[in-house]
Amino acid sequence: MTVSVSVLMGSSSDEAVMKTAIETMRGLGVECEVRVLSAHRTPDALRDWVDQATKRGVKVFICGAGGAAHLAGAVAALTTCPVIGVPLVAPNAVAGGLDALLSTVQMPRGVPVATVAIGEAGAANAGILAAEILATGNDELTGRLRMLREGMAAKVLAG
Ligand code: RP5
Repeated sequence: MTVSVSVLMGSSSDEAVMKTAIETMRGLGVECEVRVLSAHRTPDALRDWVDQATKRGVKVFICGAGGAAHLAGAVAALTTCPVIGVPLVAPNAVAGGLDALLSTVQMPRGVPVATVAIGEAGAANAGILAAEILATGNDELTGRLRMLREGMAAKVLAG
């Protein structure tokens, strides 16, 4: 199966939360690749990765980072593929991750990052959003997404 989503995170310390995005996509049958790369610590390797990933056929990037969370923005600057940003709570986080949220969401006009909620719920939603982007014109994936929604509704209604 072709890998359609590249999941990037700024540090291996982000893995525990970002694995939720990966597991969510696996549950929906969406193949992804995972890599630790930092906008600040490994800028050249990040540029190479984005160039190569696009050539391999990756369609969506998910980027998780905490603190001065510039990873998603840096990736968005390098590609016209959709970029989903997951703000994370770094060990030295300000206001429970508000630092990462603002660093990720406040992109300049013309270079968007689709920013989800802080932390694990955001990581799960990033996986779902990536699947929704890929489901455009893919009835099978759309069906799996519908089933996910129906499962959630059934849980709520079962009390
Ligand atoms: C960010 O700084 C990373 O995304 C991580 O959330 C945070 C802390 O990274 P480490 O110092 O643990 O590598 O760039």
